[in-house]
Amino acid sequence: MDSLPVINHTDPSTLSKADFTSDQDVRWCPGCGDYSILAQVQRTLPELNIPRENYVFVSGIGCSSRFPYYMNTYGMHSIHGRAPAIATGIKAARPDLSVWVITGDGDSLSIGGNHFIHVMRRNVDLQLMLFNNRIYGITKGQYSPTSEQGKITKSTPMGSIDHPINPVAIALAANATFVARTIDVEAKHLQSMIKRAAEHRGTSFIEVYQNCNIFNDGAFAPLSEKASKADHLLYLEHGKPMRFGKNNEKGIAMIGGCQPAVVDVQSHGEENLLVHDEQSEFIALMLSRFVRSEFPTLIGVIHAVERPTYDSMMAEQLKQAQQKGKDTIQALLDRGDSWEVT
Ligand SMILES: Cc1ncc(C[n+]2csc(CCOP(=O)(O)OP(=O)(O)O)c2C)c(N)n1
Ligand code: SF4
Repeated sequence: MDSLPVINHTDPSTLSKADFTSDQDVRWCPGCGDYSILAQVQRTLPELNIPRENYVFVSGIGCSSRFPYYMNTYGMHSIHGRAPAIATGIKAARPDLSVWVITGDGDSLSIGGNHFIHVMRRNVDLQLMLFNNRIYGITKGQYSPTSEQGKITKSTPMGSIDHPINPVAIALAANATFVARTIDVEAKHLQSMIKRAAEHRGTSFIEVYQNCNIFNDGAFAPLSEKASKADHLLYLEHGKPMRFGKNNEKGIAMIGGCQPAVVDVQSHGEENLLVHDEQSEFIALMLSRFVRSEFPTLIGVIHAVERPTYDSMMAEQLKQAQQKGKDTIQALLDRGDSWEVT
């Protein structure tokens, strides 16, 4: 068997987007939102000052999961829904690597839902980017766990009856330490989220709204079209009041002390608006419920806190075990009661 190709050592200060672009033909449909996400990742990685040979991209199965082929880094196009488990193994064995999981809403929230939850709760130091197009792209347009109720597809000709999953709420419920949302068409915003996620120690979860122009075109149109986006997108910033609208004339305030609502800033007063605090678990949980039509869609860092990572705790425990002294497997097996089955 031929040996695996080895990426030569690189000086991180000389890297550019071209260094992260592989020689593979990109097989996504023309116009797919995946192109923009790929370009923003390739554009942002050179800024992180990490040698190229230290990157690993792991994906599951789906159009989005073809991503590692297009990155000129190490990578693995793995099995459906299981990328977090493989990435956990890589990070546990090689904590020096920068490990990225690329997954779709079907891959990560249907067959891979369990793995998604556990990587968040464990806080493995990796970045997980979920490309949410609210459809199964690669299998030709079946409804997905994030499709809206009533979605008509070939597999749901009378409209889906399932209630959709809320990925941000699930990540927060699993105690994720970094949760952000962005959208494929907002190049600069996407880059800033990628950078923030990479700088975070622990599992960084980014939900990226992604247009599938073949099977779910325009799913995020109000958020991406010039005429409507100011009224539908609210850019969250830590320490800043929550404002949006063409002239920043709308805001979020707590009505009656406990009910968030959209208010007119002039009549309500800017000082009475809700101020974003990425470290507040309660604000994050509340913001995760902004999915009803009366609320704007939030993009930005929803939650970011520090907690020891799984890989660092595992390394520490291993060190302690080694310090305790060497034991053989046989000694371990012989410890305590044993039975012989005849
Ligand atoms: C065990 C198994 N079950 C089902 C499939 C079929 N399958 C492949 S990808 C996929 C869903 C892909 O959707 P998503 O993750 O949203 O990715 P997209 O193509 O939209 O990027 C399904 C159901 C499979 N490959 N393996
Ligand atoms: S089917 Fe949809 S998600 Fe898949 S490559 Fe085409 S446009 Fe992109």
